[in-house]
Amino acid sequence: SAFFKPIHNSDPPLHSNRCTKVSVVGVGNVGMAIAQTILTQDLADEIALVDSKPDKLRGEMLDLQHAAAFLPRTRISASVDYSVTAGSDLCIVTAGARQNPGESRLNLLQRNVSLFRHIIPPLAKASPDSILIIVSNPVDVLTYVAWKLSGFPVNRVLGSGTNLDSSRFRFLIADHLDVNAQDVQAFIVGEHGDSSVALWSSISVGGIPVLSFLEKNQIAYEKQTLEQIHQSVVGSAYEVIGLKGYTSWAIGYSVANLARSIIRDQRKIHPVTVLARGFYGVEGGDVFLSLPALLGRNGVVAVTNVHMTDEEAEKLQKSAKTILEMQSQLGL
Ligand code: 6V0
Repeated sequence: SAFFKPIHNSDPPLHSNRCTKVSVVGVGNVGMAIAQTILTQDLADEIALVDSKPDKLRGEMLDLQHAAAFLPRTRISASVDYSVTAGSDLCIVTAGARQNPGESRLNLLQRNVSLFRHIIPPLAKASPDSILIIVSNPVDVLTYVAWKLSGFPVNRVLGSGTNLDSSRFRFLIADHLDVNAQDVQAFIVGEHGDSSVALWSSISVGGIPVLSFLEKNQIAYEKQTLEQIHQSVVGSAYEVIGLKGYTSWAIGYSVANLARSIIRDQRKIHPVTVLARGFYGVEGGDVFLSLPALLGRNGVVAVTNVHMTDEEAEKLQKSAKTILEMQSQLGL
């Protein structure tokens, strides 16, 4: 432009076309919390937004663009057409129908599967090399649905799963012990929500395994207290939804954290929804649920061999059975 004059004998301007692009489908509370966290954490050069409501979509895009003076330079685009997502490195799906009063979970699931039939194929076509993160609920079954509909290899389809439950768990343990939640290692695995499994034996704080420390030092602890902490985790989504109508900030940070591990090849371990067949005695079909997984530029690099008691593995197998039953009714 006439605004700038090149310095003498300079090379022609470099236009690097290698940028990191992230697409978010569904600009509701959850999609926007994820988009804005990714934006403020400078994880992408381009963010593309898709929704079926054009006015809401344009409003959200403009509102984010108007913050440009305070943010890292990021191109923000939006359209109801999936061509806007072309060439994404990472696609995050948060679109979903909400449960109607009195509606069964299976019915809600069937409605969301119909939505996914309109979302996943064009998304996968526009970005055939991307990694998909599914957030919409029920996240475990919908991750399976997205895997089927995308035709992607299994390492490139994951669900946000119990990453959020685990972060709630770490917060509650940290709060209980009055330490920093980042120093608490603790995993919740299995189905996201009601039947999730807390792995007590693997909890450590600052490298100290908590349960064996308590046992060795003959410090009495109440199994009940531990169970209560897990129950608060299970209840926390209901509690937040009951109070403010939806959840957004924690899921926003939790998914941005997954995005960072993938985009920046951090090879960090996160409990996320992956194909669980063959792990910890989960058999019977292609079932997706959360296990501690190593995430990198390729998506799911591996599943970690965390210690599980027989009781914990049994709970996991039970959730797998329930999820498989739901899947079998989908006709996919
Ligand atoms: P919301 O605020 O109703 O947003 C949903 C958005 O999806 C709306 O903007 C819709 O217009 C849009 N949408 C609907 N159909 C389509 C379509 N066919 N194509 C494109 N966009 C469409 O819901 P909210 O943002 O609160 O929640 C979104 C989903 O995330 C729900 O399924 C939640 O249950 C789920 N969550 C999952 C969590 C997890 O840990 N996995 C956590 C929180 C919420």
